[in-house]
Amino acid sequence: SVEASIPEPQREAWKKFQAHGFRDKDEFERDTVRHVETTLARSMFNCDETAAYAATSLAFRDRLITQWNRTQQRQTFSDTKRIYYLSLEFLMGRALDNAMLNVGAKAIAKDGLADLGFRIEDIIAQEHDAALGNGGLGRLAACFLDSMASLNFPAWGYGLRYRYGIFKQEIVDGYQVEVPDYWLDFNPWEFPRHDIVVDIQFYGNVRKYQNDQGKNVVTWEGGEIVKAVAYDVPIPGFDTPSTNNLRLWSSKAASGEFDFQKFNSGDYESSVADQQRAETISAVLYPNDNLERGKELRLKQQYFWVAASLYDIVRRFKKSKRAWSEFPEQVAIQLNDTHPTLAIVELQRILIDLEGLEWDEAWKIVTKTFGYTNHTVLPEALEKWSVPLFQNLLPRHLQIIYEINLFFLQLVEKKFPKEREILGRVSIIEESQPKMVRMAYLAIVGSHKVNGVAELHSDLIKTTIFKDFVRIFGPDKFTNVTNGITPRRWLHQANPRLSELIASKTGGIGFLKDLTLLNELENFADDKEFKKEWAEIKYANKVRLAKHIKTTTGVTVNPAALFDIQVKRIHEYKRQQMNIFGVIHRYLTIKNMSAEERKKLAPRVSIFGGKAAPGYWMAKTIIHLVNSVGSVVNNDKDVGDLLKVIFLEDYNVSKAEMIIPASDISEHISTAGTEASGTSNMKFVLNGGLIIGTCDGANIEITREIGESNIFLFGNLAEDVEDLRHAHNYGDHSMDPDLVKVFEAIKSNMFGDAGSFGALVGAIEDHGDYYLVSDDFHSYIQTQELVDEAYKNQDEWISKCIQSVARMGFFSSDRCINEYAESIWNIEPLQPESKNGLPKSE
Ligand code: T68
Repeated sequence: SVEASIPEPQREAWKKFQAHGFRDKDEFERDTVRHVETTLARSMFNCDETAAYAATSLAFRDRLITQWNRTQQRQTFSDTKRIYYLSLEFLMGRALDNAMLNVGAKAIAKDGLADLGFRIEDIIAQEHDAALGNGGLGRLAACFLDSMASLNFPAWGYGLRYRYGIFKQEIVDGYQVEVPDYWLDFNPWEFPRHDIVVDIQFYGNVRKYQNDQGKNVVTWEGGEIVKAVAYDVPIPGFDTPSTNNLRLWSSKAASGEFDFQKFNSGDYESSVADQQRAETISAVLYPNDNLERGKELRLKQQYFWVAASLYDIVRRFKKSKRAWSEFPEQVAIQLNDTHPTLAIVELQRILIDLEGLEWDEAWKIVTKTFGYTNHTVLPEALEKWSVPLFQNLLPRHLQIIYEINLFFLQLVEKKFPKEREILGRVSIIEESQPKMVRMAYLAIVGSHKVNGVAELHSDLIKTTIFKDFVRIFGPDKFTNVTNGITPRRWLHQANPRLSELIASKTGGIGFLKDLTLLNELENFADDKEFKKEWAEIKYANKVRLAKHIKTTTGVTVNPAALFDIQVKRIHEYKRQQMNIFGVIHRYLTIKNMSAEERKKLAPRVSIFGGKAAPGYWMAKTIIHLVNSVGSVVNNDKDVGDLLKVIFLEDYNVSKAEMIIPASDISEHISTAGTEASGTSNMKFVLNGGLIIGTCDGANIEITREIGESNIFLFGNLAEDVEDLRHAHNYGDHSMDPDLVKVFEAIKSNMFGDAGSFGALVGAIEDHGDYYLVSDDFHSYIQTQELVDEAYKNQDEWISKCIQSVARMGFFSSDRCINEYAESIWNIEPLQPESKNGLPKSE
C-alpha cells in the first residue's frame, strides 16, 4: 500500500494532522472563519457574500486537494493504466455546489453558513461559471470527468486554461451583444503548478542527417518557444474519496516577463509584443460550435495544448521504466473530436525522432493508444488545415503526416487495386488549391476505435462521411457510445426536491450511482399522493423561473401556463427559426379565435435561450426575430396570458440548472440527421419534462426507452432528407400554406421592419430551404396541437412524466463511461482503499 512506504513512527505524526471530510459543522465553521480571517485578511464585520463564498470554497478546496493527493499517490503506486481525455473544451459551470454534494457535506455547510449568517443558495450563486466551452461537446467532457471520478477510474482531463471563456451574451434592443468573460479574477478551484512548465516549439526548420553511427536522424530546429504552465483543477467523485485531475495549460513567453535583451537595446515595443503573442495562445476560446474557420491561432492552440499534454503523459510513463511496447497498456488517450488529432502526430514524432524507435514499431504503439470520438456530420464543421499554413507552423509534423498518408494509401491500393478513385477520396491530403489536411481522416487512420455519440449518428458516419474507411479497416473499428449526462449535477443538484422525492420511493439516493434504480418509480406513475407532490415540485420550479424571467426581462408570466423551452446554441440546423415561426402561427391563430375558442386553449410561455457565434449572422437574426415577436406578443392585451415569448439572456450551465427543471415541454427539433446526439434532451426528460422532437440523434433512443406514447415525435426522417433537398433544388418546393401566412405577417412589418428578417425568410423561400423548415412545418404545428391537448389532461400528463423519468436510467454518463472503458480503453476502475473519514454523502 501507499502508506507502507513511510516509516511507522513518521506515519503516525502525518496521520494525526491529515485533513479529512468535515466531521461536523463546527469543523466547517472553524475552517471557514480561519480562511476569512487569514487567507482573505477580512473580519466578521466586513465579510460579505463574496467573501463567504471565497472562504467556503477554500475550506472545501482544502479537503479536495488532500483527497486529490491521495488518489494520485494510489494511482502511481498501483501502476495501472490511466485514461487521458483530451478536450479543447470543458464546460464545468460552478464548482462549489458540486464539491459539497460530491464530498457529501452540503448539509453541514448549510447549517454552518446559517450560523454565520448566510443562506447557502446565496453563497453558491456568487460563483462565476467556468465557461470553457461552447455547448454540448464541452459539457459532455465535464459530465465525463464527473463520471470517471465517481466510478474510480484513474483519469486525467487535459485542456486549455482560457483567460476568456465563452462570451457573456447581452441583449440590447433585441440584438445579441458579446461581452468578454473575464472569469479568472478569483478562482479558488485551480492550483497553479509553476514547477510544471513545458517548452513548446513553433515554426523553424527540419534537418535530416546521418549521425556518427550512420543512423538517419531528423531534428526540428529554430523557430520560437512558448512556455506551457500547468494549472490543476481537482475533480471530486460522488460518494468516493477518488479525486481526479483536470490539467489546463496556460501560455507564457519563454523569456519570462519580456525579453530583457531587446528591452535594454531599446526595442521595448517588440519585447512586449513577443510576450503578448505568447500569452495570446491561451487567451480566448473560439466561440463557434459546429463550425471550423481554419485560423492559424486555433492551430497554434491545438498544438500548444497537445504537445504539453503529451510531454506530461510520456514523462509519467517513462518514470515507470517500462518498455515502449507497453505504452498502450498504461495509456489510453481519447480525442474529443478532431481538435486534438495532432496528438497522434506528436506521439509518432516523440517516438521516432526523440526516442529512436523504428517507424512501424512506433506507429503500432500510436494506433493502439488513441480513440477518436466524432461529434458531427456537418461538412462545415469538419476540420481541415491548409498545407502551407501547416508547413510554416509545424514543418516536421507535416512531413510525418505525409508519411502516415503514404503508408496508408499503399495499404488502400493493395486492398483495392482496381479502384483508383478511392485513393483521392480517402487521402489525408485533399488535392485542392491550397492543399488541405483532413483532420478526421488522420484521426481515423491513427486510432484503434472511432465512435459516434448516438446510434443514428454512428450509423450515419459509417454510411456517409466515413463509408470508405469502413471498407478499408472493417466495421469493427467503428462503434457507438450513446452520450449520457451526470445525474449528480442534472438531477440532484439542479432539482434537489425532485431528487429527494425520488429517493423517498427508491430506497435512498442509490439511484445517483445506479440510475437504472429509477425503474422503481414505475410503481408510482398512478399514485395519487406521489403525483401531487411531483406536480408541486414542478410548479415550484416554474415559479422560480417565472421570477427570474420577471427580474431579467420585466415580463410577467403565469407559472400555471405550459412552459415550452428551447435552450441550446443558436444554429440553423437546430431550427430555432421553425420554433419562432410556429409561435407566430400560434399568435395569428389566437388573434382569429373567438372568446369561446380562446377559453379552451392552454396558455403557453415560449422560452428561448442560447448564444449565436459572433460571426454567424443568420443565427443573430433568429435572436432578433424572437425578441421582436416577443415585444409585440407580450404587449398585446388582447392575447394576455395565452401566449408569452421570452428570450433568456446569457444561457449557460448554471442557468440551465434553473431552467431545465421548470420545463413542461422542451424542443429538440433539428433537421433529421444533423444533431449528432443532443444531451439537453436527456436532462429535460430526467427532470420530469416531456419533449417534442424530430427523429434525430438520441431522441430516437430516448423514445425507445421511455415509450412512443411519452414523446411528441414529428417530421421527415434522416433517410429522406437527401431526396427532399434534391427536389428543392429542382424547383419542387411548394411552400407550406401556414408558413406562407407566417411569412406574410413578417413581411407586413408586424414585428418591425421586415427587411431585418429578409435573409431568414429568403433562405427558405428562395434558397433551397436546406434545413427543411417548410417540409416539416405542418407536422410540427400539428404535433404542437397534440401537446396542447395532452397538457389539458394534467393527470395523464404527470403519469407520462413519471413513467419517462423511471425509464431514463440508460442515459447516465456512468453507463456511457463504462462502455468506453470496456470497448475502447480496456481499463478497470481502481477501488479506493477507504473513505478516509468522509461522512456518508447525503
Ligand atoms: C455537439 N457538438 C453536438 N460542438 O452538436 C451534439 N464544434 O449533437 C452532441 O450531443 C454533443 O456535441 C456531444 O456529443 C458540439 O457541441 C462544438 O461545440 C464545437 C466546438 C468547436 C468546434 C466544433
